[in-house]
Amino acid sequence: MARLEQVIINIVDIFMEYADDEGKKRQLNKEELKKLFEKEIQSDEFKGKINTGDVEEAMKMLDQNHDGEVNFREFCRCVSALARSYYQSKKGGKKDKGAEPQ
Ligand SMILES: [Ca+2]
Ligand SMILES: [Ca+2]
Repeated sequence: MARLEQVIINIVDIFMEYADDEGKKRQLNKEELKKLFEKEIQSDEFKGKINTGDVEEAMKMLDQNHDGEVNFREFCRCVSALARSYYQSKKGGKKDKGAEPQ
């Protein structure tokens, strides 16, 4: 499969896997968000960007509609913010090897 297609499928699959609510609306609550961060974000670079160590803080930042959970739209915003920050660090000219994702 083409790389971009794989990325899109991964984003959707990851969200659905962690947000899973039987029958209810699919959203990430704090516990689910914490699990997702723990398993799917490994490098310190990305962890620092969205403060994965403090789920309360991360939730405040990601929960745009203030319903206490992260929906797919809010999750996409998080992924795109991470991508932008990685892009910035990459094009910034500083050869920072530590910025490489694991
Ligand atoms: Ca859920
Ligand atoms: Ca929300």
